[in-house]
Amino acid sequence: MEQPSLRTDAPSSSAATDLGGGVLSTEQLLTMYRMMVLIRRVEESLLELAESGKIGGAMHTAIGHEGSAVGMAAALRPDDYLTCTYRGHHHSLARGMDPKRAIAEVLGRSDGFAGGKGGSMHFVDPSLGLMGANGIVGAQVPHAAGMALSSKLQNQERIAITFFGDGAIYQGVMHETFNIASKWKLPMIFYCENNRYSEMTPIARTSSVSEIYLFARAYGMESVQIDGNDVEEVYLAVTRAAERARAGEGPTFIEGLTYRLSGHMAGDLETYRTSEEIEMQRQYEPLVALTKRLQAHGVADADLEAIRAEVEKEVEEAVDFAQNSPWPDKAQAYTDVYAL
Ligand SMILES: Cc1ncc(C[n+]2csc(CCOP(=O)(O)OP(=O)(O)O)c2C)c(N)n1
Ligand SMILES: [Mg+2]
Repeated sequence: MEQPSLRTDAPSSSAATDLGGGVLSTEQLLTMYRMMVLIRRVEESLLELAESGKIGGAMHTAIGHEGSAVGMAAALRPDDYLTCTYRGHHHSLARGMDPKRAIAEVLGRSDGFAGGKGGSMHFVDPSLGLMGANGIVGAQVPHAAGMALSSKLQNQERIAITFFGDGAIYQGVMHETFNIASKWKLPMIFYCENNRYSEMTPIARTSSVSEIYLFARAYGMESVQIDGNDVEEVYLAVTRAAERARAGEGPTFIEGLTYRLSGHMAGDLETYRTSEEIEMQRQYEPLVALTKRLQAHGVADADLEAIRAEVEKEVEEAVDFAQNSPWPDKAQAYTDVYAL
């Protein structure tokens, strides 16, 4: 059997664009740190709940992807549109979703933001600009183009960002969307979270092109490859892409290199990669990278510890809230259901 030549290099490859950095204040970085720790603890708690059989259906966590979500949320306006994949807890929390209602939703409880009917794969909250996660690989991408088109036609300043994985890039609908978004100069951002795997398959086994940002260039689109584990670099890339979109200069494609430290989904047996590979990637993960930056800003470890303790308490309370939330009323089974 052909041996995949798996890329295990550091997140910043030789093609990565150096966007500078050092633009965010210590206070801004601390706010980002808090959010990244919150996302991490919510997802770790969800994995524990899944292990004890309390979560029905598939659940995909984004442990190791927090940099892209938090950098994006800091760079965009609260009413900008966002669509994402089934791996979307981190984007939703970063955009301000209440962790209590997020966990309740994953547990299928009535206090979930969708009354417990959407679950982990269908995070949505239009009041946060969060227009829907999607279980169909690539499907959320043309949706975001439609939102960007509506904004353009109504002369609004709202832009759309859509997140997808490296495995989605070969879907036909992606290329149709790249083409028309570029041609019509739609105010949108394509953000590829390249974690090097599509489910259990390494990228090197499915394509001879590993530099994903190059695909967008074929459609005449501005595109960059960045270290997606560096929250400040994500912030800068999304800020610049948003400025271009709002100025009528069209879409930008961002390939953020990252790594999924958790399994593809809860219960993943992880037979397709070694523990050495995962351990090696831990030194580049977003929280480690941001901790180093905060230390360089002179922040004491005790201050970071205090943030972690505060978040720990918040997440414990959120888990209790969710577990005590009532199950949905059976009589409401068909309410808000549009298709069966
Ligand atoms: C159209 C479609 N084909 C196949 C699947 C099964 N599937 C679910 S997740 C996934 C992998 C996608 O990988 P990637 O886009 O890299 O995202 P990641 O899971 O790594 O975040 C596949 C193939 C699906 N959900 N939809
Ligand atoms: Mg992937």
